[in-house]
Amino acid sequence: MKIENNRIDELNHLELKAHRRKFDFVAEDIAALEDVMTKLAAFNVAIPSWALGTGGTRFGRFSGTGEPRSLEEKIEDVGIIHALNKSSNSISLHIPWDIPGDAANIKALASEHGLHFDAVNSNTFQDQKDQNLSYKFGSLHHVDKAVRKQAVEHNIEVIKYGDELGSKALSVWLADGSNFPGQLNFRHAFENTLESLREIYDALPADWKVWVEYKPYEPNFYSTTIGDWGQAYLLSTALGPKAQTLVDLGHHLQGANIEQIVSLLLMKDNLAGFHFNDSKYSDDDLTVGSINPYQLFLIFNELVEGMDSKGMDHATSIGWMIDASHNIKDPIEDLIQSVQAIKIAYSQALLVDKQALLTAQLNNDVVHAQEILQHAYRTDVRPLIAEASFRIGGALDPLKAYRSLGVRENLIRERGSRSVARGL
Ligand code: AOS
Ligand code: ZN
Ligand code: ZN
Repeated sequence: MKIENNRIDELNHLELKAHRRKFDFVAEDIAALEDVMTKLAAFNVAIPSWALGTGGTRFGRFSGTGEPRSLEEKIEDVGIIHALNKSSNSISLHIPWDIPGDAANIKALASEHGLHFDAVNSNTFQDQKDQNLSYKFGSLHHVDKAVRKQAVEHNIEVIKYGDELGSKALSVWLADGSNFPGQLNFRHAFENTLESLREIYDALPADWKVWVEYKPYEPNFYSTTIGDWGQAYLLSTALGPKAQTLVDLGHHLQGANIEQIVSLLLMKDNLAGFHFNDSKYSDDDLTVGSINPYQLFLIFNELVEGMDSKGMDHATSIGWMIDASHNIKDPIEDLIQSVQAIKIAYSQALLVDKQALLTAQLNNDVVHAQEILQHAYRTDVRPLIAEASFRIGGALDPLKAYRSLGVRENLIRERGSRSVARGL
């Protein structure tokens, strides 16, 4: 299904009067209003193909209904999200879950929905049916050169798929690690990983990047070979300028100061981008902003300050992507909530009075510094987001519109109630 613009228009008109009142109220106090609106309109967050189906845990999976059965239907789902929020103009594929049959057709279908292809993701954390060697003891770090070679070749194949679709980055997340002390020689594992990544790096097209993602534990519970940002930073800087570190918000031990990590990676031109999600314990992959929206705001505050200091374009110089799992919610609703939460944190960060903050810092005025941040954080920016979306043809309230238009009911009618998405 495709959402027609006039349906969104109709719904917007029902909300317009109330929206105007709220917008005028908040807009009055924002000096750089048009700048904020332009930045919000340009801002997009990529949707991962694996988030469009219901996720599960090792204890079970409770299927949703009307899930996308094919890559084409996943593209259709992202098209729906983008039609509603005008902020999700790309999709991130996962190989082999989303092997495009005919790249030209897939590309054309995506552009019909106003979409392009974000980073492509390789998968050496599972064994596939037709695979010779197992990844049970790792892939790029494996003690056996033949396994490493197989994993390298898979990554190079993923680059080829991505290249045909117009992607510009390969995202590598490795499950490689160890479960017990003594299992692994850390130094050898690291050196093998670097050697394998070098071979992948050498196969990157000129205008491509490789994004190195870190994670402290799971599926391995004693060590992970790319376990934290230091390890990802060592690898990516050893590789060269086309390699950078990818920050998945759930991939930190509890209490980690993610905003500080982000600030320093950005300072070193090593921040590839994000996998946004939220968590209470670790890699919970919950809806962005559902547990700790203040942390998300603090991260965006560092991003805006750091990017402005380098004259970087907010919308395009970093990879913005969601990486979440939806066990009990309608995935499309969850993704709409996630994008809204990201835009809320981003706009609050845009409202921070940077000059005043700097002055407070230079004067060690701790109280005032906190007040400046919290003043921005406590501003209800939702009308700004609604207005930015409205101005470019999106819905004032994308989630409400999704429900009013009966999108899921339509998808169930088209796909059946028992359709199951591939992948996680
Ligand atoms: C795994 O924990 C990582 O977050 C990956 O980025 C991602 O979820 C995976 O590559 C999906 O296939
Ligand atoms: Zn991730
Ligand atoms: Zn993860």
